[in-house]
Amino acid sequence: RYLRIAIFTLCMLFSINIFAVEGVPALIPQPVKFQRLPGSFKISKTTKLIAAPANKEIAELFAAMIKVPTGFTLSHASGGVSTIQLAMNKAYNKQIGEEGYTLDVKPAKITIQANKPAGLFYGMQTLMQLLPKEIESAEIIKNKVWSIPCVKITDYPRFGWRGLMLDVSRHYFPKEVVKKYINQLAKYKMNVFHWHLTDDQGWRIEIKSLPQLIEVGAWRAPRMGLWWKRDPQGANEVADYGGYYTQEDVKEIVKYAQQRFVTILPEIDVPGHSLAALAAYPNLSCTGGPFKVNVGNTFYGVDDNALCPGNEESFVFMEKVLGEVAALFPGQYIHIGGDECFKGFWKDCKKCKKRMKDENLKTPEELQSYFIRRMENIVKSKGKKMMGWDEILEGGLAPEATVMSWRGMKGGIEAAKMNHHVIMTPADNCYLDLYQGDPAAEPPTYSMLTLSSCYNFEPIPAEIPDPSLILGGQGNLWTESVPNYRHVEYMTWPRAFALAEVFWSQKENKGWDSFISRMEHNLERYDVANINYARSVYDATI
Ligand code: TNX
Repeated sequence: RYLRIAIFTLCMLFSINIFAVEGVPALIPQPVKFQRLPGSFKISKTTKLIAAPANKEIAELFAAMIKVPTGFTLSHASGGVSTIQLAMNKAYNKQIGEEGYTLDVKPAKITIQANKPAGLFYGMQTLMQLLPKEIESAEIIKNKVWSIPCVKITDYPRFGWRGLMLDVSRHYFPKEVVKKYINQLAKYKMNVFHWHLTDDQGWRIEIKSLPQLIEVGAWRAPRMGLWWKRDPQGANEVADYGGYYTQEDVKEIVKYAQQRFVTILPEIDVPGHSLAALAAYPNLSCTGGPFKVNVGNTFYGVDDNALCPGNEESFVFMEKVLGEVAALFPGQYIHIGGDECFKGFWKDCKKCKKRMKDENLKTPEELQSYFIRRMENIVKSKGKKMMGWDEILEGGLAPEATVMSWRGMKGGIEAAKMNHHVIMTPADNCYLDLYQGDPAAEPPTYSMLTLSSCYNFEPIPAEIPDPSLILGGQGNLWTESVPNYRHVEYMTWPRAFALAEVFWSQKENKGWDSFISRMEHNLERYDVANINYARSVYDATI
């Protein structure tokens, strides 16, 4: 009996030793298959990093991240006692597909293998998360043992579209922080950055053939503090507010995103949400203007003026805009908005009436549908596919449109039933601009999106005949009430951790308690990295 007790105690000590010393890795998103093995790998200044020339960029990204806090310059020479190797599979491994990877951490050797470079990149991100949190430090940390627990991981995503949207119109965020945002979403294996570039409150992308768009459309008059007055940065402004991205900036950001396997989805929001464009080119409206870029003194909503679908010049304008946008962004899709368009002016507009008669259109919705179909033709002529918010279903869906379903899932379901591709981003699960904690204590916004509503999001509704039509999902950060980048981070994290796991992890591998504990570890990493986040998610009813 004593022997049994002694063996039991030894076993306990041994297991405590394995798990307590190095901790159970807190990966987000949860990988498909994960096995913890005894022992650990230690990164030191003699560790070698080996990658084929084709994967040099990924290796360099890893080496650069490691170098900051460790001070180590990993050498590329082969041999040595501790090696990290990035290797492409010789034969295609069907199980892990285009973005999956296997990661083997043994005491003297780490191997990441994948079919495609994207998989190596995600394996590398997992490896980063296995390192101690101090790896996120922007300063050198001396005398730290940089150990990685031995593991065997097989991992691949559930969805191919794992998006995060940032609205840079309501508030403008400089190029450097846009990059920071992209870097951060890629760390959690998201692969689409939806860039909401235009709205009533500002046009943010340079279009060379239409110079007024940034000269006029990117700037608005000072705002007098109203609903955001609890925010010290939201006090009365003293100067015009605005900003834009030059085409050189855009190219730089696109390249930065590509290096992180992130595709950028540019959005040009028409025919509604286009007051900034109309301030620059008032002839494109039904009423003629003049207009001023919306100052945003009211909380949210859409301006009543929209691009005139009766006016042929609106299409000439969009041909120019979409032509330049298509040339700048390598992704397959362009998002043309289509949401919340007020159609009241269309009823009395002579050109609109003529258009309706000529095209035999019965309702304003059909007129909008006519407009969107012409957008699709332009987008296609530039070699791209068109995406739009679910309002593009009204009056008849353009033949090949992909629908982004935001007013719940029903638009997405309807589109999928018509055999169209869908991105699910219902406000009730994915709108990061909403309250996440006790509204009385939070910076002002409206409505509520708890962490658990993000985590419990299921992008594939039961009634969809072909689930493969649901490409994936997306979190959206609208910024009417988000005046600076610290606040962007606050609204995004930790809720985007939950969404990242919804989009990447297998349904059966999800678990709320496990997620919360892994989230806590990742928030500690954010403390080290000086990235802002909301602890107030715990104050909400979850
Ligand atoms: C609706 S979602 C909008 C945005 C607002 C958002 C606020 C969508 C396509 N349109 O213009 O910013 O609500 O939550």
